[in-house]
Amino acid sequence: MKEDKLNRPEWVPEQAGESEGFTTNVMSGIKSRHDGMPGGHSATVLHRPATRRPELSIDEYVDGVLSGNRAVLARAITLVESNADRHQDLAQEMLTRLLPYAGSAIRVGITGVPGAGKSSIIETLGLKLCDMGHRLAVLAVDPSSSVTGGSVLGDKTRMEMLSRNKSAFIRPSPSGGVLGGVARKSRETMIVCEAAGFDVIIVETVGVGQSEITVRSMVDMFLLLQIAGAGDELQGIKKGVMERCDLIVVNKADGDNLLRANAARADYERILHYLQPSTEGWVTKALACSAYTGDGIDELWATIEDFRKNATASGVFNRRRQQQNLDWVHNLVNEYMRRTFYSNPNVRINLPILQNLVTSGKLSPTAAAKQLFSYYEGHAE
Ligand SMILES: Nc1nc2c(ncn2[C@@H]2O[C@H](COP(=O)(O)OP(=O)(O)OP(=O)(O)O)[C@@H](O)[C@H]2O)c(=O)[nH]1
Ligand SMILES: [Mg+2]
Repeated sequence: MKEDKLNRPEWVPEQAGESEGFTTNVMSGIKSRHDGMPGGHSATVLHRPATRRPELSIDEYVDGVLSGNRAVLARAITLVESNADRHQDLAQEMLTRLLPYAGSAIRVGITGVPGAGKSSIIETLGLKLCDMGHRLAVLAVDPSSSVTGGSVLGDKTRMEMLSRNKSAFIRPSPSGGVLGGVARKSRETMIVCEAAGFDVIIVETVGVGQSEITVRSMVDMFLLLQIAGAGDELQGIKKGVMERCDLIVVNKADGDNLLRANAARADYERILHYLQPSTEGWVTKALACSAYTGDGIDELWATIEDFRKNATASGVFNRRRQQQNLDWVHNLVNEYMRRTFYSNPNVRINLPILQNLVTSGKLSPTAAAKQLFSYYEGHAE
């Protein structure tokens, strides 16, 4: 095809000559960018892969976090969340150096069915705390993101007003991996945030399966957020969850819902009398509040402070943290052992064969497990 044909638009003025008078007939050698400025071609300017930021040194990470530099803090957390071996080594080195500066925050977990108002409560309470001079970090542990790749907490973790506040730092759930992996990252993120000077850490999680137990194992105080009127089954009012929390908060105690919320609060208070408290020496109670009106939020914070004072005085606070750290070690060992076991080539080859023998009834599960271990240890046929 001739060049001027290429440059000719579909519609042309009738009196137009073959190739004159068209802006489309551009001198060769001049290219434009998408914004009309002469210069590099858009294909080379816009689609070039982003240049990598230079990696920070361990000193830069540590100094940046300790001086409260938010950009470095965010990068330090990204480092902690990375699954790359190289990053994990660097992250562990950083954490070891940050650890002496962490640990002085109060760590609060909050659970409840989707839509109970966890994020709204965190925002209302959080804004109050910022006004009082506290610095608050909010983390999310969302097991759904590891199961489905999606997120239950999703966009709703936004907390828009709070996220604009300089004294607050909000970090959504790390994506990918199993709940154990998500939890490990959240624990380590917590340490980084504390070293950066955040004195209140709130971990939001949905009341789904194992996530409550996981979050309980990483916080000092655990809140269960409820709403009046939702079926008990829906809200997971199982003895287990109630015995795991230190405070029940009935949210949405406002407008038409006020009376029902107060009645629900009284019901919970009654039930709690019959249950084992989660923290030795602390009587679990129920409060009503509203993230909308702010009613009951002062009382909520006063109760959290009260809990800390009590548990610290009785020694329960430190004992729990020590135990949590030990449990964490054992969890990591278990996780490591499992991975090592199943990635062993002998195990990988023989596992499907043994599985077949078990499902066809030719081998007992116990014998199969024993045999797998022999393969792992390398002394079976
Ligand atoms: N009336 C009333 N509505 C509220 C209150 N708090 C939250 N809501 C509403 O309840 C809905 C859910 O609130 P969220 O804060 O997103 O609830 P959540 O528990 O964080 O939800 P997930 O993150 O999805 O688990 C939103 O539409 C809120 O506007 C409250 O105190 N009163
Ligand atoms: Mg939420």
